[in-house]
Amino acid sequence: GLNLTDIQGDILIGMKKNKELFFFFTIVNSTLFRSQLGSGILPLITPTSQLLAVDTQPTTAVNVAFSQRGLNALGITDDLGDSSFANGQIDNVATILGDETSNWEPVFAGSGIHGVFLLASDTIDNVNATLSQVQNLLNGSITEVYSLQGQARPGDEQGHEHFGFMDGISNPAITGFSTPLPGQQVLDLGLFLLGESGDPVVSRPAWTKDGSFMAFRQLQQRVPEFNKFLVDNALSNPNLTADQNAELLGARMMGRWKSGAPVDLTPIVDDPVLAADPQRNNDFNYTHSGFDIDTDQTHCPFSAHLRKTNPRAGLTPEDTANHIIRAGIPYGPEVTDAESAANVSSTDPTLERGLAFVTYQSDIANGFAFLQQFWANNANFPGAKATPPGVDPIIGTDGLGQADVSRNPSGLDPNDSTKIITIDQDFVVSRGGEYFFSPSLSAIQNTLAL
Ligand code: N7H
Repeated sequence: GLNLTDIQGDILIGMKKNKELFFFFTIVNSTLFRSQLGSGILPLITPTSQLLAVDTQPTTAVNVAFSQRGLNALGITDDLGDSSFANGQIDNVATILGDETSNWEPVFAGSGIHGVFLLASDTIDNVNATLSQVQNLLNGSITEVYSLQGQARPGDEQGHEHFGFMDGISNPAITGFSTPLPGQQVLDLGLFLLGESGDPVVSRPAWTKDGSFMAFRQLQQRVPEFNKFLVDNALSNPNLTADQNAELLGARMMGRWKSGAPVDLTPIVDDPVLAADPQRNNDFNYTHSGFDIDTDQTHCPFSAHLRKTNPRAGLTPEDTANHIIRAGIPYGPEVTDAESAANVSSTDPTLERGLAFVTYQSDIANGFAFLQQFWANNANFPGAKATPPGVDPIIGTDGLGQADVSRNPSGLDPNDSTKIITIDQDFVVSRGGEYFFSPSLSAIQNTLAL
């Protein structure tokens, strides 16, 4: 069976804490780092098994992952079998991800990021205490290059990302690990863990087994602009108020209502009871009886973020190769009154907000990068439609790394699916990121540590 004591906890189930620090570091003394890694750091690393039950969860969960440059710094010369990882995220920047490099935090475009510690707890004080412990143990062998403090949103917004939508509902079920909820696709473990059944790469170094590639992205969200766009372009259902018509447009761009209820099941009005029911809130696949899935967008637009990034029965046969596990957390403060009054995001860097986006997969080009390039950024996906769907209205760009490309999704208006609503601005701005390898605990012990 699967050795859950050997797999870092964030990969299959996430850290399950409200504060999570991403601490990016450079290794300045490889020998010292490697000698401290096994004896000092390894006991702090939180495996999956510890996160499964509340009473075994540590006060602060710790995971660690390395970039290719980090492995190089440790003297590990093995080829992990993933060219996206080997070349780094900057190599994917324009043509594959459609980012504008000018929006990247310079640190992500540089060569200093060797690894990242993920430190998660209920309070920032706990996180900082564990960070000090890690730094003391590492005794000057690393230096900080960057950090991003993730935090769940306050009060009723907990679990919702900054646009207001409930997140973390649809993740895949995994053969040999999880029991599927209704509607949840069951996928091979090897799509997420190297060396397991279904890993598309057959020969990898043995020590990489049960590790996973992590794609990290700092995705800024322009919340006041998003809200203004919804109001300015509100739909015109005569049975709804102006606010509800604005809300409806947002739900159709997303594929879920803010509550989390899928628009495929409840297309015109929200249903918070459905949203909160795990037996039902993922139990849809865009088919309906007497309904032509290739032309009918009355339930869910082809371009909706949810449908773009997981077309479910919209592809025949259903896709089994291009899936990710999502484990991100919001970062940054709530929108201020001044920002909402002006309908503009502040340029004050301390007010930047967004998603510390984290995905796990065994093959980055089939996982995160595939979803972004071939689905989200592709105006003709899903194909063979009467009206081209347009790019993903939340995260799509034209794939050329150009500023403010206009995006022209059809299908957002349930009463006129040919109507195009032009989106002439980016609500999500990539501030960059990196690809990492999150090794098993035994790989840390036997291969990475000295
Ligand atoms: Fe997305 N959002 O709040 O708008 N995403 N996403 N995502 N996303 C999902 O069903 C969001 C991004 C996927 O299985 C939900 O759990 C935001 C990227 C996938 O049906 C919400 C950002 C990529 C799914 C958001 C962002 C993806 C998904 C619904 C950026 C990949 C599951 C909650 C700031 C390239 C699809 C849920 C399925 C769902 C949001 C980015 C992929 C609310 C704000 C870059 C695969």
